[in-house]
Amino acid sequence: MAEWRERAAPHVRLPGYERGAVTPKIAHFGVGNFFRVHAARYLDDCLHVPGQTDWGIIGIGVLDSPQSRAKAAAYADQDGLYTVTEYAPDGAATARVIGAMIDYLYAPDDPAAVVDTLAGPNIRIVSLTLTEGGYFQDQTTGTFDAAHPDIRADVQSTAPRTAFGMIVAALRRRRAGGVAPFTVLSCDNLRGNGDTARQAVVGYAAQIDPELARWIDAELSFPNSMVDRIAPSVTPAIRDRVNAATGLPDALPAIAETFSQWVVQDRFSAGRPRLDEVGVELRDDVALFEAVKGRILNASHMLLAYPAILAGHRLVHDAMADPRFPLLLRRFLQLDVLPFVQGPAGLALGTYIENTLERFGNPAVGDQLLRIAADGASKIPTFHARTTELLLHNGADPIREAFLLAAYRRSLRGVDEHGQRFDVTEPALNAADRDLLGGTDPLDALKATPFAALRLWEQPAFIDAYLAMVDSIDDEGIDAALRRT
Ligand code: CS2
Repeated sequence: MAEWRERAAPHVRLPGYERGAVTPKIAHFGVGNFFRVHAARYLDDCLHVPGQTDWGIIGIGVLDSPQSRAKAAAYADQDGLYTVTEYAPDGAATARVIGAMIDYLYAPDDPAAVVDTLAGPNIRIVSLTLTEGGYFQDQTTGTFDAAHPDIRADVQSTAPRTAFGMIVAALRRRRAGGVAPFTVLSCDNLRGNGDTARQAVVGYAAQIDPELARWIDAELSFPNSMVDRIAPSVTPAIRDRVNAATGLPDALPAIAETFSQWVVQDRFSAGRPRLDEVGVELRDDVALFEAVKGRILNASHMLLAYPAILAGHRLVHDAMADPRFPLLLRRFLQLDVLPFVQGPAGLALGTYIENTLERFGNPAVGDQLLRIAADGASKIPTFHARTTELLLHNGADPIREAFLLAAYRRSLRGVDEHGQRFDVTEPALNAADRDLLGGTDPLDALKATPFAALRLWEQPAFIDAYLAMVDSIDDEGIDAALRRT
């Protein structure tokens, strides 16, 4: 810290609390960019509130990959510190150093140390950002997928490697030792993220000890939450630019828009920091916020990303400066979402939509379409299934949802309309799904696991629209297809 204090440019805000006096009552799985600019930033704000020094964070990495290992080494090197630079729509940037993460454990090197930590009475909250696909949810039934190879391996092992395996091992020890359980707080973009986390933790525990599973279900709280802040990927060029401005040698700087929102149910069985004093909204009607955010913001991101990439764009704000795309999103939001979504009392959805589109257009944020396109197999159903269902149920035109699936399928070839290649990142697709999505019969794609639960092959209105869109994209190109939406 002393070195960073000396080197930081004068405009960089440094932690205004004594890091040495902070104790960690929070353990967090999945220290990615989003967590670092969102929950960790709120918690850093909390540490500035007098009397809140207990709520530091122990970060936990679970992915066994060279990149994750390098991240762990970087956090060790820089004592868990990192910078966050925030960009306002007018381009103004503010930078600060986040000091809330006071330790970082890399599970692949020492899973037992993680379980020991989680089993200790100090830990009161275990928070999660595991991504939409990280909860072992069976995409067809929506239930916990106990047959997943990672879960099967964990259940049989004495040193579990998944977040759920480690959490349950720790809870078992806490229960045996008479230590009260912690709260599990999901910070992922999921419908009912707390309920989904409960399903995964209880579902995992049921595999090893049904009595423990019942205890967890009865004793633990799993608040639902709605999380929102755009956090682009940090390329080496962004890292160098940010570090040149801050003066700091940060191997892992993070960037974000200025907008930030966190709505959480106030159900913390083992205490919580004073989140309400730092802008977090503690309310019970989280599901309404989450429906609005997922079906407006994240769904628009998905609908934008695939056709915009195929048309040659790579950055979100460039696509938003191309009038075809804001037009597509406005039509989708007005015709397909607004008539069928209920927001929380007092939230003007028209204003919410305009703010969202304005956020997408922020050139200073420079968000990447390929970041958004990644893991469509998990994210498209998460953010579009409900809208598609409601359109079909109400006999409304599913053309834009059909266009999304046709564009997604076409994007899996990894080459845009100009012949430029791009990376396709689809960790959730298995070989059979890849065959269905990449085969010659476009209808096969509807049977791939991510979309199967919708049974779209039984919906003539959807099939007609979808086949028309597949042909239009292939024969006439994205521009003509967009005009049909
Ligand atoms: C994005 C989200 O990953 C995605 O597809 O839609 O990361 C989005 O930027 C955040 O949810 C904004 O809160």
